[in-house]
Amino acid sequence: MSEFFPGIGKIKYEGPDSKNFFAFKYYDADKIVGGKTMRDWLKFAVCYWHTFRGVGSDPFGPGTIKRPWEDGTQSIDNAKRRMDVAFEFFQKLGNPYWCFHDRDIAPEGATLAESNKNLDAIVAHAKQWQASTGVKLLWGTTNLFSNPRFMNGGATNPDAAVVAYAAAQVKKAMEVTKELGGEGYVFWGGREGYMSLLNTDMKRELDHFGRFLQLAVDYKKEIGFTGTLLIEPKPKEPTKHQYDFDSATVMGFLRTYGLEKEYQINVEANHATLAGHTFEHDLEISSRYGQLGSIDANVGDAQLGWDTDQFNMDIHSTTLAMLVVMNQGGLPVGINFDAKVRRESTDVEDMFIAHIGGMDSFARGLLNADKIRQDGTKAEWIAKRYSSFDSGIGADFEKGKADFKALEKFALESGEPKQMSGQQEKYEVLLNQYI
Ligand code: XLS
Ligand code: CA
Ligand code: CA
Repeated sequence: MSEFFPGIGKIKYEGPDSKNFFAFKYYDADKIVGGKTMRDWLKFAVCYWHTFRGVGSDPFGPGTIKRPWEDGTQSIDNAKRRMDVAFEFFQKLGNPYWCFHDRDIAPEGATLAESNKNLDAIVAHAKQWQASTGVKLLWGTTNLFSNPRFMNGGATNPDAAVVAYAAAQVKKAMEVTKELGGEGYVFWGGREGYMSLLNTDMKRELDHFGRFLQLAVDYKKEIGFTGTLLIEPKPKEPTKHQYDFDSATVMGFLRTYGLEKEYQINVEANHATLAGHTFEHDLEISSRYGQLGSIDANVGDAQLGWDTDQFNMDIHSTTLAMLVVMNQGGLPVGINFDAKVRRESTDVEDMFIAHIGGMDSFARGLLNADKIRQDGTKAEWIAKRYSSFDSGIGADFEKGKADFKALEKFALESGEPKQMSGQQEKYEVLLNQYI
């Protein structure tokens, strides 16, 4: 069998002093950190869509990236060869997982039946590769946004025929995700939203979305798929307003439709920032409500302001992210590199360097988060900041034992509260000590 990345061997851990771009400086898969291996804390996945289907096109120009293994056809042979390339890449990089959309891995046919047949052929091929390499599927998902039929949405489309088509596609993608042993199944609703309220019956669309997600729960149970169902929030792009705006919105939506026990959140860093939050904000809020299931690891660009899906090389950001993950004891699903090399990064070597850098960046974040937790100063300071709720009127308030009259009595008797500094700069200096 031919080798697609000759000259690049298995990527090894060489430690922080190494200058080798084809080695890990921090990601040491078997190293124990906070009671678990790095492999288990991080559960890294490579995404198929960017890394093996991305060509570097943007709204101003076509693809710049030409991979030597592509023959330019939509054939099953080309799709299989691409899958061979992917598994060589996974084995060399050492990521334990991968992720895909139904339409990334197999060509769409002229009919739904033909598309399903194409998908089956490629899934059988992937299954063989998974068995021979031990690389596992983190999650599968459905592309309900590229084909023109979904221009007005999938589950929230105003045309019932399109909703039925979307359901058929999700049904099949759930079946193949189960077939490949996926640990999760993600719903990202890029066109589940609207471009103009003038032509939109918002309540009807939201009710349809709730119904559709309930049908996915029912089908999951029917086929015995034991993976986690996830929703990936994003505020906009491609539609002007997307219903899964951010983690808080999604959690409110899930509660409205009685689905909060069935779905977890897949937080993507760049989507959180597009919603006007930080990455760690969306992680923290979903984690504190017990719904942080998985992460799409990437970063946007503050100056560009659109979904640039870059590899996250910012250690501050990965430290704060991994602190949330460690505080909740790990991720039920994992960390998927939903990131792409730049349009100008056209060498195959860039694919490796980008992922090695991203993995090291999160590994370093993990090590820093562990230091923060071991040291305990941050947690101590926060506990002290809220300590007035540990006893007296604060504890009565928390336990529901103090009503407005009791709180008023306390305020009248105690007078003006003493000023308490937020000490933000002190916390920022403390954080820098671990990074
Ligand atoms: C697009 C999303 C998408 C999902 C999977 O912005 O990130 O790639 O992760 O459909
Ligand atoms: Ca994503
Ligand atoms: Ca994205």
